[in-house]
Parts: sequence; C-alpha cells; structure tokens
Amino acid sequence: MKYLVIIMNLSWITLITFYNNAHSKLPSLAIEEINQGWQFRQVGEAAWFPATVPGIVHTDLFDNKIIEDPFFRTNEKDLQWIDKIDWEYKTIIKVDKKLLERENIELVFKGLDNYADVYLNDSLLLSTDNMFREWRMECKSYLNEGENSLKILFHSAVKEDLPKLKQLGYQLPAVNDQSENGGLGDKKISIFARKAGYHYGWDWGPRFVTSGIWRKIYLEAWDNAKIIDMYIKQKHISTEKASLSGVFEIQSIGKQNATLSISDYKKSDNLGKTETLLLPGLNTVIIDFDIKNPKLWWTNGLGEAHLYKLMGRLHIGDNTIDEAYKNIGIRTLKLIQEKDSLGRSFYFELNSIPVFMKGANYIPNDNFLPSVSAEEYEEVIQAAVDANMNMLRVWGGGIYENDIFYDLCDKYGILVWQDFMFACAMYPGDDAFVENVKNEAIQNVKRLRNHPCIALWCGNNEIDAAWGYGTDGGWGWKERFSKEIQENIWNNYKKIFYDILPNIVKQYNKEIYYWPSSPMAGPDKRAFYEATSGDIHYWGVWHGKEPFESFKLKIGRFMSEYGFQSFPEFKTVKAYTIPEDWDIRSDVMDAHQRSGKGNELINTYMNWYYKSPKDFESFLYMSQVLQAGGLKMAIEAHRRKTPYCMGTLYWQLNDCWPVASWSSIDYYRRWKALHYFVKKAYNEILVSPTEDDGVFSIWIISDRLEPVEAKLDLDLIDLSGNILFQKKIAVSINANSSQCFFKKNTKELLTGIDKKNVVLIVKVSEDEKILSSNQYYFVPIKNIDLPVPQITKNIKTIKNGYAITLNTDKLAKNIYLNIDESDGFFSDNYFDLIPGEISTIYYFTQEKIIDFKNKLKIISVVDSY
Ligand code: BMA
Repeated sequence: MKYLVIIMNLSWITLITFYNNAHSKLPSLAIEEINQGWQFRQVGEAAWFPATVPGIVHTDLFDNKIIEDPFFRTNEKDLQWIDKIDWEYKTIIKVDKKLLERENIELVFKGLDNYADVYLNDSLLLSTDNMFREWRMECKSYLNEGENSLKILFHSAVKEDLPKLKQLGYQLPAVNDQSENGGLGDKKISIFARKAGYHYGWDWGPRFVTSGIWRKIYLEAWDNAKIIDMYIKQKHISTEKASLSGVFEIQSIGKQNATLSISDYKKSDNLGKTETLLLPGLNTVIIDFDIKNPKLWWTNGLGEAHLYKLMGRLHIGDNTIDEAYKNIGIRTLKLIQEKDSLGRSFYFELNSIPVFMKGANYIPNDNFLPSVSAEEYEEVIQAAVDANMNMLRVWGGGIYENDIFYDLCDKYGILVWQDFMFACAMYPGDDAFVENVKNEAIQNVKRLRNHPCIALWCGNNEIDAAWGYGTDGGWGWKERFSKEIQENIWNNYKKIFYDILPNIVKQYNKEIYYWPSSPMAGPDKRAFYEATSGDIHYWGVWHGKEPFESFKLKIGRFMSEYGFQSFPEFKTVKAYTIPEDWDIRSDVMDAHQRSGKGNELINTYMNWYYKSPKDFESFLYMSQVLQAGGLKMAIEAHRRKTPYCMGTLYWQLNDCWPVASWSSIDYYRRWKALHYFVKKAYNEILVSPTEDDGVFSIWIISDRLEPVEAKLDLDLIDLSGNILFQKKIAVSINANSSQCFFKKNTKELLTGIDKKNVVLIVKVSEDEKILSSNQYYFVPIKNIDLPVPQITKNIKTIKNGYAITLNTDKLAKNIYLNIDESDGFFSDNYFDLIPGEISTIYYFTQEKIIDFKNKLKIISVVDSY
C-alpha cells in the first residue's frame, strides 16, 4: 500500500471564505472544508485514533499502525474482520457568529462509503446508503456558536446487507464477489450495496469492503440565492459559430429580480445576459448565446483539445451573488449505427469525422480510493496519452470517477465510454433500491455532462450477455431459477437498464447516446462473437483458450474488451513479497493472482509460443513478452479491419493493487511490455505485416486526416543481419484508412530460405523520417534458434537522465533494460534489437546513477531459458 500522505495546512478554526477565483469576492458564499481534527474508533472500543479525511478505515488503521500493509504478502486474509465492524468518526466544527448569521448553512458530503448515520450535536441529521451519491443537508438549526460535534457512524456493509439476502430468499448472480474470502461462504451480498463492485473482490482485485468519508465534507453558507448547476448545451455547431445554451439552476430564498450573465473567462468576453425574476425555491434560467468561429475540441492525435472556460455570474442589485465555472469543449459527437452490406456500423463521429477509437478499459487506481493523488491520476492519463490512445472505458465495477479524471480526459483529448456502476451481476429491484439508483444516476449524469470527453453512457458491464435472452446462451445464470423468479429478475433488470437509465440520459444529457449494456449486438440484441453490429467482448483468447491467432478472425464493429494477463515486473513483485515467496505457486504469489485459472493459462500459452522460462524472474519477464505479443496481434488485426471495425479497447489499462492481471501499466504505474507495444500499435500511422492462410501481406493504417506519400521498405534478414531480400515500394496512403500494399504467397516470398532463421523488417517513411516500423517472424519464437547477442551500449548523460545507444551483432529478441535500484522511465523497452541497426533510447530520471553503464542490465528472450 502506498503510504497515505495528505498535507493539511489549513486550520479548521479559520473560516475559509471560498473564492471561485482570485479576483472575485463573493460575500454571499462561504465554504469551509471539514478535514481537520478527525478521530475514529471501532464502535464499542474506548480508544480514539487520529483519522484522515477524506480517507477510509483501512488506511486509517494502517496509518495508526493497528494493521499491517493490506497489500503485503497475504495480509488481506487477516484483515477481513474490518468489514464486519461498525466504525465511528468524529470531529469538532467551530462555528462563529458570522457564519450563523447566514440565511442557509448546508453540510455537504461529496461521498460517504457506504451506510452512514450523520449526527450533528447528537441529532441524527442524515442516513446514507450509496457511496456514489453526494448528500447535502440544511443544518443551520442544529448549529451552535462555538464548538459543534460532528459524528459519523459507519454501519458494517456486511451486517447491513446479509439480512437483505435472507429477505430476498435467493442468491442473485454476482460472479466476481469473493464472499468466501470474506468468510461469508457463498453469500454474495455486493449487489445490495450501491458501492463499488470491485471492493468485494474481482479477478484482478482483493476483497476489501471499505468504509469511510471517501470524498470531501464541507459547510456551505449562503444568502439570497445560489447557482446550483450550470449546464452548457451545444445546440448547433458550424465553423462560423457555435450556438449554445447555458441552462442554470438557481436556488432562491425569496422572490427577487436578478441578472444572470455568461462570459468567456479567459477573454473576459461577455457572451450573454438575462434579467430574470427569481421565485422562492429552484428556478431554471436559460441564456442562449453564440461563440463565433469556435475552436473545436479534438481527440489526442487529431488536433488540439481546445477548452473554453465559461463563467456564469448571478447578480442581485449591485452584488455578485454567485459564480460558476465550466470548462467546455465545442464538438459534435455521434455514435453512428447504420445498416451496411455487412451488418450495422458502430463508430464515433467527432466533428463529422469517423474516428477509430484506440484505448483501454480503466478500473479504479486503488482499493483505497482516497489515497490516489492528483499526480497519480495525471500519470495514468498521461500514460494513455503517450500510448496514442483516444478513448478509455470507465468500467461498471468501479466508480463514477473523481472530477479530476474527466478534467484530465478533457484536457488531453481522451473520450470516455462511461458505464453506469453495474457489472457482472443481477441486482434487486425493490422500490428503495431503484429510487437510490435513480438519484445516483441523475447526480452523476448532471455532474459529468459538461465534459467534452463524455462519449457514451452505457448501462452496465456484461449483464445482458451473461443473462441472455429467451432460452439461449448466457452464462448459465437463468437456469438456476424458476420461471417466475427468472421473470422477476429480468423485469427488475429491464426497469433499470431499459427504462430508468435511458430516460435519465434522455432528460439530462440527450446529446449523448445510451447503450444498455456492453457488449451488445444492438440496443436490444444480445452479443455474440460473430456479431456484425454493436460491440464485442472477445474472450475466446484467454477464457476460451483459443490461440492468439483467433484475434485475427474474431473481429466485430467495435472491440470493447479482450485481453491477456501478465505478471508485474520483479521490482513490483518485490514490494509485496519476501524472497521465500519468489515462486509462481507460492501462497503469496497466489494471493496476488485472482484469476483461478490465471497461472495455468499463462503457462499454456507460454508453451505454445516460447520456451519454458528457467526461473521465477524470467517467468515474470516472459509473461509480459507473451501478453504484449498476443495483444499486438489483436490490435493490429482490429486496425487492419478499419472501417469495418472502428474501435479497440483492450482489457485493462491499470491496476488497483500489485497483482498479476491483464493491465498494461502496473499499480506503481510502471509500464509493462504491453504498454510499449500498445504505443506502437496505436501510432497514428501503423505498418502491419500479417500472414493468413499462407498469404503474407503488409498493411498500412493511417489515422491522419490527409493523405501521405510515403515509402515502404521490406528487408528480409537472417539473425546476423545479412540481407536476404529487399524491396522498396512507393505508397500513397489515403486519409483515415487501412490499405494493403504488398501481398505474396509466403512460400514464394521465402523460396530457398529457412523460415526459422529470418525476420522481415518493414518500415514506412516520409521524407526519410520513419513513421512506423514492425517485424514479422514466420514461426513461433520457440522454434527459432535464438543466437546469443553481443550488445554494445554507449551512454551519454542528458538533462533529464541518460541517452543509451545500443547495437548488436545478432538479433536480440525483446530486450529488457532495467536498473535494479532506480525507478526512472525508459523511452522504449522490450523491443527487438536488430543487427545492423543502431537504437537510441532514453532513461528519464532525476537521480545521478553512479556507474550507470554497468548497472544497466539488458536481457533478451534467449536469456530466459
Ligand atoms: C471482463 C471484464 C471484467 C474482468 C475481465 C477479465 O469480463 O468485464 O469483469 O475482470 O473480463 O476476466
């Protein structure tokens, strides 16, 4: 576990008058964050301990040295008692006379996890049951001048939900809920709590059913009126102008005249203004306005992700009463599903351009959510940007992410496929549950709808596919229930995913398309691997044990999930193990491999493609090489199929703890081999060689919006770099396309050549600049007699680290550069070092490493067996 460091330099005694920006003072609004003086204890125990807010009980216990690091070795097992217990948090809020003179004082909870009773001066103010919701309570009548006690009692989610299971009388499917690990046998209760599904365990995550104040708490005081919400609707966009509407919700105490204005904050340009008569209660005020010659928002790779900062201002008399700010990106975004000769398209059109989506599925960055810092969010999104991605899918078993996540996606041009928080389970349908879901959905749609990054609202992850329609298919869930219960469960499902959620999206964010479940072949058509419409989660490779080559055959219109596991690098493994654990089969390694068949599958595929690794460390490295090679094959095949296929999101970008998983960056945000491979496979221009049924072909895929005149070079070399065959082809690459530029029977191409001892190097260049290069091996690597290379390294110190120039006398397959005691970043890694070519890569670090050249270790596949 990362140690939680939160710097608190604001005194809780100070009333912080909240300025939305440095220039404007808003006498009407004061916000005081309540993050100081917190203590916590186990209910029934005498001793109180200091607590961090926002935070959660597991990190507070760790910070107080009451428990060991939950992520270390098998500690998770010993910490399952925490979720069976009620916890109490308390602090003192000091309130001065000035604050009490305000007309309204609200206590605002951005997130409480999960069943909490809030007491202000011993009066029960609020009971909560949904970590995804924000809670806001008028509290003036409970406050006294001076000290006030605020206490929050967190009921154990386990104790709270077990009776619900009993009452329901049957177990709803929840395949990833690790109830046995939590000592609950087969009682899977995660479905009853509106709480992140992965807290109960997943096939890449531990079981830590957390509780606590996971987002900020503050007191908000105001007089007269207040802007509750500001929504910028984009009505019509052309190059000349963007016609927009600012839809404001304003809470007013009385009947009063007000002026509302909207302006471009950076340019101080007034865009629109309206006089209005506010009535007591909630008012909706609309200002229509235009932005002339708008700069459009583009995704990463296509142009600038231009953002306008808009400011809404509410004036009453001579006073500015409130201000609101929103960053918006002007863009049109459509999901195009049109019938064509092959089925039905499924692609996103941004500013009238069909855009191939290159990305990954994203899970929460930690089991202990408040411990993820802003810098860590930035690093994760930056890794997506650096790997040339333009879309992330916020998957339904996690959380509606923090604002910072969407701000970063807006800033860097990453579209977000946003699931509602439901995954791989069936959920209850009683009125209270449904009402709770409704409130959660409205709040989150309203919170996120201004972000230009939001591309799609999706009901859930894999539930339609798992349950199945009629009597066919599915994951065998239905069969366990009587017809009557089946109908009941399915009706509850339909109520949420075909009625409530689509209607909420229609009402609050109708510009964005709603897709009931991922995957689906159509809005009302169940997914299947051969579908020629909708999106596909293709798990034939991995779960279905099909060879990687199946990735080339099972391609749909939009590949929203597929993947393969690997282990994190040794440095990461060392963070949760001691030397005696360094065996894939050890209890500790097993506890950090949550897919029951994970190791067996990795072994099976490893034996298909590579020689058996000689030891533990080699196995870790080879698992990454295996994963990267497999997914390279998938991504390239998906891109070659443009425009039939228009999106590829592999499973999964990141990890929530150190573990063997499908991720391409690990918990410490270290790039696995896969992430380096993804960066190349998602390059704007990709040259992709392939072989299908004995025919070898070379494709070039371009995401550029203009054509490119380029040169395609083919070099067939032996493992010592001797050229056996060479060809240069002038190529005219069309805009936004995938084209085949070379095709030959492999036999013809390799006449008289031993295909075990050659590699074909392909390169596309424009004016001598290489746009993309790739290699092709004609046999599985295990069948190649890899030579032992002599690698020469030349090191130069540069401003932010070191430049490393490498060359080799013989092919060095997947060279892995590593420095044990340093944690910098290699600009490239795990690539094939080709004899006769000089490669320069960079190691970025702030450290001065003595004897860098000798400390830099380089291994390749031949060293692994
Ligand atoms: C997909 C995801 C996750 C899971 C992954 C690997 O189904 O939606 O539920 O972790 O496969 O099994």
